[in-house]
Amino acid sequence: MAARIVAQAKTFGASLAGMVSITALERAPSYATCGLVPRLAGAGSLLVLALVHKHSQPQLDWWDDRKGGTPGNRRMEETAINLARWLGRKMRVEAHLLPYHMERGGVFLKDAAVLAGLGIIGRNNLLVTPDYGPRIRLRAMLVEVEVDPPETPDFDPCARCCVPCTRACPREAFAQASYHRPSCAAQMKHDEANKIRVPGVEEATGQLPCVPYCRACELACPVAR
Ligand code: B12
Repeated sequence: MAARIVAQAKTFGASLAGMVSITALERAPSYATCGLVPRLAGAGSLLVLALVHKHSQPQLDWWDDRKGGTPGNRRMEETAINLARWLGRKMRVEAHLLPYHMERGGVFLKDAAVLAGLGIIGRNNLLVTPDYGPRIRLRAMLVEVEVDPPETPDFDPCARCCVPCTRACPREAFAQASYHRPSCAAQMKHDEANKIRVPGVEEATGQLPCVPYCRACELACPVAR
């Protein structure tokens, strides 16, 4: 069942997809770090959707004031809507898209993606996948089916890498052993104060002021580049 759902997600536009049970998600490190539990009581699984955001298509990741935030995120929402319809019609399975933000009922997407077998957490603190490196964005759907744990990928790209990602940060957020969130957040604030207007992949996005957030630690990663 999981393999069929994952294959269908790809036909609806996902670059990668994977599934993980809610029970497994409860043990994810970010919940422990933040002292939270997933607000997803009961049975079922998460379907994690990933969309590649190539270096050559920066507009996919530009935040505007329209619903959905970015063109890339809107594409993933469309994939999720099509998939939920297909699951209901063909498989008689209930599914719905979860919110992006944690405070609105979302999940820690990187943790979910690792547990769904899509990749590992790299030295840049991002999900790094064998096919696209960290250059992907994520969303998750709640799907009313039970799944087995995925196979753990034999993938450890940072082990023998000179980690240019850690030196690329304009705020030196990786100067210490681990990622320093306040430094990164300061860069995001700077980006928000420097909106741009450029013709984009979507006509409406091109007309709106957009925030191109820093992606230095992401774009410096050599995996699958
Ligand atoms: C809040 C947030 C931010 C905040 C804070 C980030 C932070 N890491 O604390 C700010 C605004 C600073 C930010 C910055 C960025 N973000 Co952000 N952010 C989020 C958001 C909404 C929640 C993340 C969060 O709070 N995590 C909790 C903190 C405590 O955890 P953490 O620092 O991520 O570290 C945890 C993991 O590494 C995990 N972990 C470590 N090892 C292992 C091993 C295993 C087996 C597992 C399961 C987990 C695991 O445990 C750690 C905690 O203990 C998510 C979307 C979502 N709903 O998940 C996007 C998200 C994580 N961000 C994303 C991106 C792309 C970015 C930026 C590149 C900016 C941009 N252009 O969008 C930078 C990169 C920062 C970085 N290198 O980490 C992507 C990541 C995609 C990817 N390939 O990983 C996400 C998933 C959103 C998306 N659109 O897909 N972000």
